[in-house]
Amino acid sequence: MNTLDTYAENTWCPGCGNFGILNAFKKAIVKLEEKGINREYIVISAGIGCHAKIFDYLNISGLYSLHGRDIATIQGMKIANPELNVITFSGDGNAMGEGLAHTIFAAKRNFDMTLILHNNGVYALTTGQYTPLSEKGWKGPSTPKGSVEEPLNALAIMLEAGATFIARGFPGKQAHLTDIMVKAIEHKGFSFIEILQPTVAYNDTWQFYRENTEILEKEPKSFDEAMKNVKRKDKLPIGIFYRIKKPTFHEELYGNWNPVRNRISREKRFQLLKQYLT
Ligand SMILES: Cc1ncc(C[n+]2csc(CCOP(=O)(O)OP(=O)(O)O)c2C)c(N)n1
Ligand code: SF4
Ligand SMILES: [Mg+2]
Repeated sequence: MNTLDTYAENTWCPGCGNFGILNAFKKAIVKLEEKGINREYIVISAGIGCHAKIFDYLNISGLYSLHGRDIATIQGMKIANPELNVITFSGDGNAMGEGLAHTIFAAKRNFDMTLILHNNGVYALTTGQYTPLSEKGWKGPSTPKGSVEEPLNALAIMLEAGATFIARGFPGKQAHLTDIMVKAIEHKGFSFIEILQPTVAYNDTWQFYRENTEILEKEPKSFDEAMKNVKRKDKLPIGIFYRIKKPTFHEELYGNWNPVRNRISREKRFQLLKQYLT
């Protein structure tokens, strides 16, 4: 048994795109370990939804959070121990609906974390309501005549908000997705991967994505070029759209301060507090 596996029974529908995300992520962890990143320093979180079950299927430390609150939870973990590589798995409802403010602010402050967005265009676990990313006209149990709203473009929002690494992947292209995950996790700053995730139960997009995705030939060189590419509709480009170096929230606020290594004793804390109390 691969030590990344757990005892949990997998309850995803056969054919779900989440399997491909899980497999690519396991391969990415192995590659990161080969590059010297210790698994004990990789920590994960997840929201609530079908996507979040990935937490149960990975033998990696972390905290299974609330719907939309995984993005805040994972930041708390990194603030407590800046040496961790923190990653969260979010659904499209999770990160672009309930948790949208957390997602925008994590990008804005260039928090050193990775957000993996399982974009299946639906609230899947709660049986098929439309999300902020559902296509206009998409029919589901809560929108039997089709959604009347235009979808948000997650990557365009993240670019505008200040994310310093933006990518899109597809579970049908495993090696490509694994490579993106490795690079996103290695990136210092806020990295965001939108994964085009077919859900066979509500939005079976396997065929559509196989026919309409196209690996980016070259990484765009500017913000404007990246924006143009993430908005493309003729083909859906996959790959890394944007990658820049910028100080992270942690560096700006705490410098080299590390609460784990620079821990002060209880007595010392009391002494310091006394100064202010007397
Ligand atoms: C604050 C809050 N609102 C709503 C719910 C109910 N809820 C649980 S899972 C879910 C749908 C999840 O959709 P998404 O985030 O897209 O994940 P998916 O199931 O599609 O992977 C909802 C609405 C909740 N648990 N908490
Ligand atoms: S409902 Fe959709 S997202 Fe959930 S496990 Fe089934 S196929 Fe996957
Ligand atoms: Mg969803």
